[in-house]
Amino acid sequence: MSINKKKQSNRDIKLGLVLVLIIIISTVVMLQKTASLVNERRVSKFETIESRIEPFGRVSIPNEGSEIVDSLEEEIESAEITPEPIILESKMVELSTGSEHTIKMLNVGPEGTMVFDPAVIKVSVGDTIHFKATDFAHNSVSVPNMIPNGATRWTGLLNEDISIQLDNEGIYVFQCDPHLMMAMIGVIQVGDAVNYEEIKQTSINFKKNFMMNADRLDDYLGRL
Ligand SMILES: [Cu+2]
Repeated sequence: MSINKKKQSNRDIKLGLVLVLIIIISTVVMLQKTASLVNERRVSKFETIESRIEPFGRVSIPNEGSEIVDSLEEEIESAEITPEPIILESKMVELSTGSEHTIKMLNVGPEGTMVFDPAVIKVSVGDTIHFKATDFAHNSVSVPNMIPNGATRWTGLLNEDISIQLDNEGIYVFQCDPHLMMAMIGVIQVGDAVNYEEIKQTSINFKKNFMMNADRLDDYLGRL
């Protein structure tokens, strides 16, 4: 081995040692840093939990939190226990104000498909109802034998807006011809429901026309 080569290998060994030293130092530094990060996190984690549970955590310490417990108990005792009133959604229909009212013919309304909207209305004697053919392929026709005695029948054409004046007191039931099977019907009460029993009686047979929504008429009459 020449002198030059020996020097070269000595330099290599030194270089290697330096590299190993650098690796060891950086590893130690990294480990320390990680440890301190973990520590910091732990501390902050504990702090957060502690602050979150403080009101309860303090109560659970014997003797120390008794004041808080007492005040809490007093608060609970003094709180008036008033039960929430149960509000049943009433579908009973109120008298509509004004002398003109609009009933829309709809494919889809608030109460289902193929409906008059409103389906049930209470008005005063002499008021006018405007049937609006809002959606396509509907009409308004009074149901035979389901209007007050002496009242004028009406027959709207398909897609026809029709206005009728109601001069006779009592209940009027009307239908949409194409959708009678789906119980597309409506109820108007003018003044008092003087013919309620007759309507109820007639409805037994009339309901046989419904293939869907069979309970609609009873539902509607129940809101008067
Ligand atoms: Cu219809």
